Amino acid sequence: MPNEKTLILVKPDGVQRGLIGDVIGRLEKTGLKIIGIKFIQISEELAGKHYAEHKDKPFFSGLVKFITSSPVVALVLEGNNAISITRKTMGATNPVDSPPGTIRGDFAIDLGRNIIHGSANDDDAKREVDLFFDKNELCQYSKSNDAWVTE
Ligand code: D4T
Repeated sequence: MPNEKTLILVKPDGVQRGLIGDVIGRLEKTGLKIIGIKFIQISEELAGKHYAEHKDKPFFSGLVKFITSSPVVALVLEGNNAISITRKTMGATNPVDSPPGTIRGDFAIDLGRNIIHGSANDDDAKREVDLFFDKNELCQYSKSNDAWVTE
């Protein structure tokens, strides 16, 4: 879809392991544009809303404990097909299934410590961007290389 937005989190393990720069660098190099970024401590309430679809799963409480265990970096990326481009760059949810060259394939070995979150589809992206960012925290701007990234 043209000019999509997606919500990315560098999760607590990515922050603690000093991978913020590597993760954001890889996403930035795709050509997608960062239009929002912040370093935050996720509350239990926000974690519950973000992972609402998993609330009946056996791993839910561990997931909330993990995502609230340390600050995260939240980003909004924008560009054509931003959701599928970032999901491809991230690799599969389980690092075991993520090929080398992907973020999870290169930096992770465990499903419960998989470094990064990225919105899964357009509905999730809209909900998650609204959950983590106020409208006035997102910047619409041009970059001098826009025409070299998108035809
Ligand atoms: P996130 O949301 O972290 O980007 O992951 P995905 O979108 O790729 O995958 P998901 O929603 O299915 O899972 C959310 C989160 O839960 C962890 N998890 C998942 C877990 O600890 N045990 C499990 O069995 C599953 C399926 C990993 C990612």
